[in-house]
Amino acid sequence: MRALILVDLQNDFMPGGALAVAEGDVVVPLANRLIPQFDEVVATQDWHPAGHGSFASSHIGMTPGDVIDLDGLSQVMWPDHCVQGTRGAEFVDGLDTEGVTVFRKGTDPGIDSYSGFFDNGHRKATGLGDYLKERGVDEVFVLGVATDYCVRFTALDAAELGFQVTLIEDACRGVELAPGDVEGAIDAMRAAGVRMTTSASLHARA
Ligand code: VGL
Ligand code: ZN
Repeated sequence: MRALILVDLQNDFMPGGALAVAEGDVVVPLANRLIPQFDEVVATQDWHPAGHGSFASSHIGMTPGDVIDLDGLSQVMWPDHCVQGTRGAEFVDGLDTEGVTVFRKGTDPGIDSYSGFFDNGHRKATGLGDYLKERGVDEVFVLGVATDYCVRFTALDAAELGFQVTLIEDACRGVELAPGDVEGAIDAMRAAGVRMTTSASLHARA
């Protein structure tokens, strides 16, 4: 049984948003065309409390892009984004979220959560892994933003949990803080056994 995982298709990650991902908006129509092809569709939602520890503004003298130690973990400093209840945290207008089950992450102020399955320290699960296993899912397809952060760690955790994982590569866009980050993320996913496909070949197959 296959599931589709939509990663962080939220306003703040779209062009003009607080943590804009270049061309993040091109993913939305691709997602809408793929959603009806899956019996099970889940979406992750970055959902931070105000003053979250990943925000540069929460630390004296920090600027987005800086890296600090946050409770023992290396943490990139981000602009304030996806604050609970704000417009930036909402799913993008036009994304067909009907029937989609949502898993929120990044809710603990002291630890970030790039993956839709666990926080960055693997301390707490979001419930997504159990949810998929209870439904008999053994194969997941991943798309969304950002390739080099939340998509990457969601795909890696899925592989580690034993799911067969395929990245829909053209339906992902990255932050690319440093040049080559997206390519590095793709390489890391491949090395973990993640397969690569395109939305076009999935349409053709349906
Ligand atoms: C993300 C940085 C901070 C993402 C979320 O969705 O990839 N990146 N929070
Ligand atoms: Zn975040």
